[in-house]
Amino acid sequence: MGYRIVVVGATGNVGHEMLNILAEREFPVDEIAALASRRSLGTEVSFGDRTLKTTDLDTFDFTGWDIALFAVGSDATKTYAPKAAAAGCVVIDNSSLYRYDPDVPLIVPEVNPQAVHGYAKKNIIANPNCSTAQLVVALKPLHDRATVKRVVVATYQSVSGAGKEGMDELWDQTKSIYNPTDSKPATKFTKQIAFNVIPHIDVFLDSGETKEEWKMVAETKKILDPAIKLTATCVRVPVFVGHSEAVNIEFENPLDADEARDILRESPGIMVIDKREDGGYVTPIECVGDYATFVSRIRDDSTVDNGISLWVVSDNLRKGAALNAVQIAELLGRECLKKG
Ligand code: 11C
Repeated sequence: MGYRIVVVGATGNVGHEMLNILAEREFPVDEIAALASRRSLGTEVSFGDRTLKTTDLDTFDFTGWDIALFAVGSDATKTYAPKAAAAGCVVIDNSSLYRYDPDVPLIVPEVNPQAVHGYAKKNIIANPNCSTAQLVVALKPLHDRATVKRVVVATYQSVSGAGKEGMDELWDQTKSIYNPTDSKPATKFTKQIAFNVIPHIDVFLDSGETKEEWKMVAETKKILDPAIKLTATCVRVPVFVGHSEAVNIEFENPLDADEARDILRESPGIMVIDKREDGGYVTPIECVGDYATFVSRIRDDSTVDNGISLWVVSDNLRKGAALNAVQIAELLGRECLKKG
């Protein structure tokens, strides 16, 4: 016996990957509904070798459905997630709406699976921001061994983090560099993204940080350890899929690069590629479609006691969003909503 699953936002980048990953991982699905806004109604989406017609989110009755994977923005989530939760369907939400709510667990299954038991307070579980998910997967085993004191991270985030429109804007601008008569006005990013980098993701806060940078701090504390100090600079780069992060970590206790590499090699969800030779590291293009968080360039930082630097790359639509959400659904099924 399997589950009745709903994917909300099935026509978007993340919703599409949720359907792919549910099928790839053979999630025990008895019935599946692909929901979309009225604007995308009738669009067909793939689920394994099946084709599903999208259903109207606005009129959908969540009663009798077990789990809803939400991949829509915070505004639509605010309207529909409480309806689903009140109908007894557990929401796994990819937006930022509930992430900082103390009554909603924020989960990366490799890091804090025990938090799943808190789902029943609101019938909602939050999925983290993509840049946080891959970071905490890499930090967790090192934190367990030597206690992370401070992290300095610079991100190199792909345009797919900004949705299909972000990908289209990079594509259109790149073409227009070669054919200026074909140029379209930029609507998604605040500066040219083709052949450029933009140190600005999400809105600015009074502190001077962007919301994306603030999210990395708040989410790492909630998922891993509130004592960790973290500062981030989040940068958009002209890459279609795959977020990269240059991470400097200072520990309470001694840990050198060789030991860190050995620990990471044995840790769940991580693939170490660290050959210290030309091409002996990973880049975003090689991570697309993969489940792992890849770690390369592991080296000692001799400017502090107990410091190392590393390079972390992952598919932001998968581990950073859809895969993590499906892993939460698997965890929820195993621990809390057993069937059969
Ligand atoms: C980006 N990380 O790359 C963002 C996308 O809070 O879920 C995901 C935003 C979020 O633009």
